[in-house]
Amino acid sequence: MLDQSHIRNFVIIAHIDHGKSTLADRMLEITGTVSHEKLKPQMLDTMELERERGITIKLQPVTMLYKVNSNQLSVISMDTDNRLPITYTLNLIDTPGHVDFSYEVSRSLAAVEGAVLLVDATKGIQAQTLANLHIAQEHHLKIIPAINKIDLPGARIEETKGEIAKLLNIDENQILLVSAKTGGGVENLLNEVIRRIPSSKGDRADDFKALIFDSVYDEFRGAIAYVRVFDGEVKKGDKIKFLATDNIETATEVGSFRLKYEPSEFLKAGEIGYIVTGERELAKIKVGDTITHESPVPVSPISGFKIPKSFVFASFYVQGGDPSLLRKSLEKLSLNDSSLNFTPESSKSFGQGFRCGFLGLLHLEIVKERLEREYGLNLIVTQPQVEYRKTDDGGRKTEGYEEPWVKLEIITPQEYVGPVMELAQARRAIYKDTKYLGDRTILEYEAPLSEIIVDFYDKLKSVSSGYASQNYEFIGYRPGDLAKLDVLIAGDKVEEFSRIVPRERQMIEAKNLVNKLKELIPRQMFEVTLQAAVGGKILAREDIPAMRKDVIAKLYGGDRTRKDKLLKKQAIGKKKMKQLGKVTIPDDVFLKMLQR
Ligand SMILES: Nc1nc2c(ncn2[C@@H]2O[C@H](COP(=O)(O)OP(=O)(O)OP(=O)(O)O)[C@@H](O)[C@H]2O)c(=O)[nH]1
Ligand SMILES: [Mg+2]
Repeated sequence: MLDQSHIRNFVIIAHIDHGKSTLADRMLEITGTVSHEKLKPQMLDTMELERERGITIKLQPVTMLYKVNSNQLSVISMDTDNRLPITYTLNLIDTPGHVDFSYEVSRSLAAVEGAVLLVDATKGIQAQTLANLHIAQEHHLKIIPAINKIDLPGARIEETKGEIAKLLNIDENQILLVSAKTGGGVENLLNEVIRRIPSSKGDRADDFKALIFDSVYDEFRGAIAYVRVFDGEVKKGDKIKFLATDNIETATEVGSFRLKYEPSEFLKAGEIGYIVTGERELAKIKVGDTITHESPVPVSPISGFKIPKSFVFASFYVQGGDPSLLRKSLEKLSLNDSSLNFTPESSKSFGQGFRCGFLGLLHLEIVKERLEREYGLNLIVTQPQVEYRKTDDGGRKTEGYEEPWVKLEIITPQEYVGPVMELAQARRAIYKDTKYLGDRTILEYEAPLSEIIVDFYDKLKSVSSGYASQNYEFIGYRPGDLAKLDVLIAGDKVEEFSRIVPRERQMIEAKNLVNKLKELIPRQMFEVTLQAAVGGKILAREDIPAMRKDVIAKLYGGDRTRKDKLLKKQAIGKKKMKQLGKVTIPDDVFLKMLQR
């Protein structure tokens, strides 16, 4: 039976691409969890989308058994016989680095006692290094700093050491050096995980209590809860209770993550594993909730997670389909993505749909892709926007808006400070402060969220040769000098295209909008007028000329196979089109409109 003193629960946290999943590969290999032959790069990135894009989207737990001689660990367990190897259970959670998936990180941190803070030696400390470190510190986790990619010629090991030592206020000799690519230093890192991270907390004699840090929906078995057991134990067949909903279910299976679900007899305090709950009413399962045994005595829940704040909103509609299918799919997906929220909405053009809230544009894109791939939906997604509020004008009829503001933190090497500041100023950002971390500069601003949500990060990367990075957090709503820009297509106002813009840029925005629409909407059988207006006043206009007759004529006559091919092409093309009043538009027009 697993001795609690031989369990270590930890996460790897870092800025995006600093090598977390690759480091996890080496750990899987060294501990013999996967054989060298079976190991694929970034093995824990199991989702198709993760593999395609080369980024981690979901947190991923894995249990590794690691046999070590205690003399290898030097200072610990002086009282045990040094010659006997001890098998440690290492419960690792790999986390994403992209800011849009930071909710995955914060939930992982609530399930563990320690964190490996990984820093890419060629990039140094970046914005999510800081952001994730702060959350880890809030959870009072033991931090093990490690510098990765030391095999690369561009590695700035000494400078990075200096930055980390300053940041954590520690001695440089506490910082480990690894190469997740070659495996150098990784065995030592594992030993340090055992040495430095406290063994897992929890009282096995107490009543059963576990925190749900993630969940998935299984078509055959219902909801599966990913849990960290804090007290007591649970076994197959136990009646379990979800505290938030008072719902009682049977644990039809419990077990651990061994790159697959591996059933076991018990899950005990200190362990990380899964419980098959059999629950099919998905609203009854809540990530962040506490599971206990059925008990007449009231139990206080484990402090859960802050509900994340959605930054961007867009509406989803199904193309020629059943909106109840979309609802079911959103419910199932949100079990596995608890940062997604949605409320029903209806639109004149698209019918019944859902207004969905996301942590960022990448999050939106991933949710759309997952709904289409995992649930076979064909979606229409409207213009993503931040959430504006109408100003309370005490009944007077002036139209005013408030917009969300964020505290923006940009980390950049000194030599790019000039261009970075120029960029920030062009986006209505208000300069607040400058701080230094080694030879990095941290610039602090307050900025309207709408200005940085779309392409600010790309621009930031391009003015800093890829070195600057950003993080932001919501600080509140502020009134802005904003106007609603309406779009009229063939004379009809199309609400889905309207947007709020700063009044000082309304002219430029109006022109851009109609130009972009002209590019994206294909020619129709008749001439189509595109107009952009504020308060009924037309600011810009473009016309899409009618399709030429001879182009249509070409579709008829000619050789048979060619015609079939054309018709096939058309049919495929058609699936991706949407009738909007008199005009036919491509489905992805809203997302494309975003690219400036
Ligand atoms: N040369 C070298 N390349 C590395 C090393 N570690 C990771 N890489 C490469 O860096 C890239 C990113 O690695 P990942 O392991 O996916 O990084 P990550 O931190 O998991 O990324 P996210 O999960 O998306 O935040 C990949 O191309 C890796 O092959 C290393 O030690 N040396
Ligand atoms: Mg990764």
